[in-house]
Parts: sequence; structure tokens; C-alpha cells
Amino acid sequence: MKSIGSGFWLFVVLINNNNKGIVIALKANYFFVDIKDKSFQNSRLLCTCRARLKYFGSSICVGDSVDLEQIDFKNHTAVISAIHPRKSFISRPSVANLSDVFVIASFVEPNFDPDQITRFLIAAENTGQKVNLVLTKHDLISHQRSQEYLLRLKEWGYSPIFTSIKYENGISLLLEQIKKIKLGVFCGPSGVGKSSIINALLPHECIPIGDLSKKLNRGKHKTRHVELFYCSENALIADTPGFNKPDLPSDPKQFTFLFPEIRAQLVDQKQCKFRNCLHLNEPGCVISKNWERYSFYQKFILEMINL
Ligand SMILES: Nc1nc2c(ncn2[C@@H]2O[C@H](COP(=O)(O)OP(=O)(O)OP(=O)(O)O)[C@@H](O)[C@H]2O)c(=O)[nH]1
Ligand SMILES: [Mg+2]
Ligand SMILES: [Zn+2]
Repeated sequence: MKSIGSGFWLFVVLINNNNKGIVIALKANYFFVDIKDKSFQNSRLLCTCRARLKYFGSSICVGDSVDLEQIDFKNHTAVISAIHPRKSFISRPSVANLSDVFVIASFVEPNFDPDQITRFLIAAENTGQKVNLVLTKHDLISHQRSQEYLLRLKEWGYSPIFTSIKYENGISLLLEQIKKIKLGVFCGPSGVGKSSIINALLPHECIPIGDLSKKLNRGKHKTRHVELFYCSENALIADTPGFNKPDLPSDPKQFTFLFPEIRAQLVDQKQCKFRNCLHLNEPGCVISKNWERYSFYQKFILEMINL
């Protein structure tokens, strides 16, 4: 076998010297950044940042790829000196360089709310990255109801994964999927079980989980910060704080592409008469209005136009 030349080792040393890390979490005014140390092991450093370091006006966030200086591996500290260009971004929760969004909803406790979950799906689709749908608390509903949900969500254009941390349903399937990605973001309402799933996926983690407010049938906003966790050497998943109502994108023209039901109808060169058709009541519109979420689509578009 041919031996590896000295040029290769020089190249490896140069890569290791570029002091590039990934932001894992933000707490108070500090950043936790992972960087490969001299033995190529991940080393987590507590970092401050040069004053006023921003990326197109937005602050450093979890998932950002950053350059470090003044690295002190002994005391695990460093200073962030630059932010690398972002390949993708979701603004709420703020995460950079994501490759996948996992919208997490529960069948019950809190009840599946199609309007709310559609808003989460739209925000996820708006990132331009792959969107996955996970429904939790499978143990709390009958098999027959879950099959009805499966058919319904397929009509929405998604192939959901159903999970239960009680019976560990769907957990290994989800883990297999997550191991193949680069950086996935879990987002969804409070109390649906985002942190519980990460604990089930990664038994060495022990993320605090919250109770449900029985009166409101909602979570109590247990997770307060975005944080990345390793699902394999190269796959990261972000746990995020739950919230109730994601904002809609502001441009109605872009909005039409955020529904898989519309995208599926526009294949095979099928086109509406007008290029900027909003698929409301325009003449020559080829989009069928006979699908469950069309009423949400119509309502959201009118909401945007009237803003
Ligand atoms: N029965 C059942 N309960 C679950 C399941 N997954 C989570 N829970 C419960 O749901 C509650 C909320 O779980 P969390 O993991 O804290 O929810 P979260 O989505 O992280 O909530 P926030 O951090 O507030 O956004 C806890 O009481 C969990 O025990 C499940 O699969 N089945
Ligand atoms: Mg949580
Ligand atoms: Zn149309």
C-alpha cells in the first residue's frame, strides 16, 4: 500500500489549527463552543465574544460556526473572533446552519391543534430545509385514532413518526433518521415532549422535563435555552423552548410554496394562468381547493394581505 506523504500530515495540522468551532449553547453572556483539540477530541470551551460581533445584524446563535482566539485548553476558555457565513437559519427558535427541522406535536396533553401545528410547519418549510413531523404520546390514544392521524397527515404531505417515551415506540426509528442528518432542530409547543424524546434518544443525557398545567392543558415552558446534543459523532439535535404561536412569513407569494399540498399539485408543468396566482379565486387557477388545510391557507393569506 502507498504510504501517506508528509504533505497530508501538514494539511491535517493546518486544519486542526484553524480554530473553528460550533456554538452549542448560549447562557447569560457566555457561549459554549465545541472545537477539536490536538488529539481530535471534542473540547467544550466557555467563550466570550468580541464586542459587537454580529452576523448581518443578528447576534451569534446556536449552530453558528465561529473562529476562536486566545484558546486556553487547560482552563477551557476562548474568545470568539468571527462568525462564518450561515448556510441556513430559523429565527424562532434561533438556530443557524440547520439541515432539518423536526416539528414536534402531541396527540393529546396538549391536544393536537391543526391551526397551531400548521403555523409550525410553515415556519419550518420557510427555512428551505427538510421538514419532518413527529407526533408524541402515542400511548395516550387508541391504535385506531393513530391510524386516522396517519392518513390525515399523509394528506398534508408528511410521513409522521409516532413516538411514546412510555413504551419507547418510534424512538429507535427516529434515532436512525437523526443519525443521518447534520443539525436538526426540535420545535413545537411547550409540553409536547421535545426534551423527553431527547432523553429517550440519548440515555446518557438528563434534560429536565416539565409538568403540564392541568387547567390550561399546556406545558409550563420548562426548557429555557436552545442547546445542541450529539446523536452521533456528526449528527446534532437542538432542544428548544416551546412556544405557542409561530409568526407567519410576510410575503404571500413565497407562502404558496410552503404547503406540500400545493407543491404536489404544481408538478408536471401544471401552472395557473397568472404567475403570481395566490390560488384564491383567480381565473385560470389550477389548484384544487378540496383539501383539509385549504381553509388555513386561505385564512393565513388573507391575514397577510390585510397586515
Ligand atoms: N404519556 C406520555 N407522556 C409524555 C410523553 N412524552 C413526554 N411526556 C410528558 O409530557 C410532559 C412534558 O414533557 P417535556 O419533555 O418537558 O416537554 P417539552 O416539549 O420539552 O416542553 P418545554 O420544554 O416546556 O417546551 C412531561 O410530563 C412528560 O413526562 C409520552 O410519550 N407519553
Ligand atoms: Mg423541553
Ligand atoms: Zn392558482
